[in-house]
Amino acid sequence: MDLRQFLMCLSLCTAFALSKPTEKKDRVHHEPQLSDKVHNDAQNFDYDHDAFLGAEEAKSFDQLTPEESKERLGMIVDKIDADKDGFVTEGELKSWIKHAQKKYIYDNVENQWQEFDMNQDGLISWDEYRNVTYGTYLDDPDPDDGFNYKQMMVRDERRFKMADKDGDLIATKEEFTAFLHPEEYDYMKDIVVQETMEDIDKNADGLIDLEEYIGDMYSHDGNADEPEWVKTEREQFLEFRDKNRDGKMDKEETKDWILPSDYDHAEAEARHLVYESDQNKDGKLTKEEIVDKYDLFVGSQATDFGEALVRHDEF
Ligand SMILES: *[C@@H]1O[C@H](CO)[C@@H](O)[C@H](O)[C@H]1NC(C)=O
Ligand SMILES: [Ca+2]
Ligand SMILES: [Ca+2]
Repeated sequence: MDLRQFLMCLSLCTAFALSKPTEKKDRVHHEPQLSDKVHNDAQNFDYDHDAFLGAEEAKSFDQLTPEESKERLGMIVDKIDADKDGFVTEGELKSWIKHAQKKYIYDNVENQWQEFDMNQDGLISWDEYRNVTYGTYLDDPDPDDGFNYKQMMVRDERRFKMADKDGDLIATKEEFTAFLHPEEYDYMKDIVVQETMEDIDKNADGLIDLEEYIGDMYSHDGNADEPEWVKTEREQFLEFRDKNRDGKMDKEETKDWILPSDYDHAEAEARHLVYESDQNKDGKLTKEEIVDKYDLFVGSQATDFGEALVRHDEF
């Protein structure tokens, strides 16, 4: 076997391993972490930079001189101060952090936008979305590839209507983002729960029983013994998921399972940033207070000088 064959086998074997029936399917949506760096301000502010700017944007600051960093930070402060009263509150900071963390979602919507906005009016109507996504099906409503397009389209339309807050069947960018990434929006949580329940609820009685719950994450392969994690999941269902112990998960119980109310990292970080930079201790930040502590909020060549030296040594 030469190297190329070996690598091909390796990737095929990996793909096979990933799709083996004992692999657990995860339905739970957790809030992602603000940064993959360690939060230790005694060493550096890398975590804070990632939290405040998003990891991608944080990197771009590391190339700037301290003066350039401060200037860009000043412009950002104007954006964070949503009510334009000259002060940045903990709440405004928290909203900003949440927004910065979702940049990858906005990028993803941006990348798909042109494809659906046929008439290029900056809005995407349900007709546009349906024509682009289901055009081939609508032309030939009886394709033989075994896919239930009708069902998918009905489901998409229901979700589109839910995302479309003002009910004109035309999505703004924000509404279209909620359509594509419903788990990020509070007002879309019910439809996320509903869609998930429909997927799992095989006997369509509107509830998830133990076998449906297990069946969604594990398919029996012949007469093999159930893996240990499946037994654990059965216990989880009986002890924690089915809170009222009627043997089934209803809407509320399913919501608690797939959309747990996580610890709010953005709120904790906002509180931390205010605490560390609020010089006169009035509970809110002026632009001066923020720019004075610029190295806490954003990087620059100066703050990364030590790291740059280390990196240099490696090459
Ligand atoms: C969608 O397709 C139908 C049928 O081809 C057409 O009549 C309609 O104008 C299209 N709508 C949009 C918004 O492109
Ligand atoms: Ca609309
Ligand atoms: Ca059921």
